[in-house]
Amino acid sequence: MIRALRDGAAIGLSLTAALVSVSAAGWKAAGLPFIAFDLFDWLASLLPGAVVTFGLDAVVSATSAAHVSIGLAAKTAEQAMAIALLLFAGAIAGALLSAVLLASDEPPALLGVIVGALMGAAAVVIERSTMRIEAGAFLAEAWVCGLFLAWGVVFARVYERYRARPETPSAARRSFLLRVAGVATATTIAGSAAAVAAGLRRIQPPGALWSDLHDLPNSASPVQPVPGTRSELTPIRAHYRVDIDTSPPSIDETSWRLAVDGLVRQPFSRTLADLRARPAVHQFITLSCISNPIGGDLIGTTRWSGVSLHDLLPEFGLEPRATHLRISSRDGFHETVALDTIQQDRRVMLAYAWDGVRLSAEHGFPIRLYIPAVYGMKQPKWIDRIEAIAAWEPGYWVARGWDRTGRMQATSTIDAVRVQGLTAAIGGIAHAGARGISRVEIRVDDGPWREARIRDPLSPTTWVVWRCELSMGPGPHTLAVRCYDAAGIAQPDGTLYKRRVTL
Ligand SMILES: Nc1nc2c(c(=O)[nH]1)N[C@H]1C(S)=C(S)[C@@H](COP(=O)(O)O)O[C@H]1N2
Ligand SMILES: [Mo]
Repeated sequence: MIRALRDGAAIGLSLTAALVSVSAAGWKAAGLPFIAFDLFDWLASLLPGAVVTFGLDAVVSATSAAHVSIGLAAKTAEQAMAIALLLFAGAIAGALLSAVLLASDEPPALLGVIVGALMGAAAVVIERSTMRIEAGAFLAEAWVCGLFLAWGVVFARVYERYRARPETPSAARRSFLLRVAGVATATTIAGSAAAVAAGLRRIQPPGALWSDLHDLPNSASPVQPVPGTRSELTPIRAHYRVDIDTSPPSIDETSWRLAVDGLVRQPFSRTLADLRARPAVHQFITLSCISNPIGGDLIGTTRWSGVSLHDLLPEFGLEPRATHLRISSRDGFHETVALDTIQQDRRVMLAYAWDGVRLSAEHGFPIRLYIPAVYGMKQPKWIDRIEAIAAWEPGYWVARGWDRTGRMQATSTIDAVRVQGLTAAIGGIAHAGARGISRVEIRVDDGPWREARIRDPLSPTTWVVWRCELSMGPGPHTLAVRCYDAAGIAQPDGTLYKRRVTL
């Protein structure tokens, strides 16, 4: 009995590995739902926010200690966890199913179909509830259900043949199991290869990048970055990614609509083409995650294009009672924005492009919100609904205990130190939300603070690149950087970035 359970688990695990990779191939090649990530997101959505926050913080600190790109490593860790969890569930399901088959007189083939269909139906319900499958997307539903059905059917067949020789010595049984594992492994490798090949073709949305065709507006600035300073305009492929999704919602432009309802005279909707046909606003923007550790790379600067929400408002036909907009996303994320903020600040916008090309699936296609001065936690991607409401409401992360205002704090980092003899050229970035930076200072060991030169920023809301040349004695030193916002308020002492150098 124990051996039957163990062998059932092994068969279940092998078949689940094959299922995961075939599902991945369908996802990458045809945009079909990827079961492993979607089930994981669904599970995560059932957990209390504190657990999710704890997980995020743990991954951020683990990866920043290892000096790898935090955003990328965090997503990769999460994705690996999602796949491992499904494999584990597959092994358990295999053990349970083999126990049922062992105890039941029904033909295994029938039980396999029933169990496979049940699992498939459950997966479809979950995919729908997390909006991973749009209503009426029959192909996607058939694919998800079919994969599980195939799992059940193949399991039953394999099991039948396995049980047909109860008297065979264990060596023969082992070689049979090895054959099953071999076929499953071949399927896994083929599916994964297809997924990787398809994935490589879709990394960047088509079209020429704005930055490949234009000089930056500050290219004439006399202050040049110290080589090794992070790119002033973050390449969109390298931009950090943080969201509650293991894989981004895939949204079809033809069926997508921005729905506007709530306290409006008449609910209406807009297509992406409608929004793109309006006068465009282009802004250089620095986006940062509130979880960015000191010196981290959960911060990036690029050129956003979209429509000013201020300019759209007159079409809403707002009722006088309306005070806020509740902006919500396909993945269940949402944020509330005061109408006052929108009326006073034309920079608040619905963006549809980054660096001249449409937003990628990871970064919010088709539209995302920009609000100056606040962290990314307040700026939904994948928006599909705007509801006018009569009172403030906490946004997704605020409801889970995160900072209520999400106002960006002043931050500065040393990115590059170029030593030549006993002088060092030191360079980096500084940012204080939409307030701008008035001064950057460097300190060597316990010496006086010395002023760095600041390069003209790309816009009043982006980070600044700074540089500073300092002489110091031979041996090890500790460098520190601090910045001041435009009002002259210094970055708090506890948040300073420090770096050791040896001359
Ligand atoms: N729909 C949605 N929007 C979202 C999030 C999310 O999980 N879902 N995460 C937010 C957070 S915490 C950040 S820091 C930014 C990151 O944007 P990026 O991934 O394009 O860098 O997206 C914000 N918008
Ligand atoms: Mo974030």
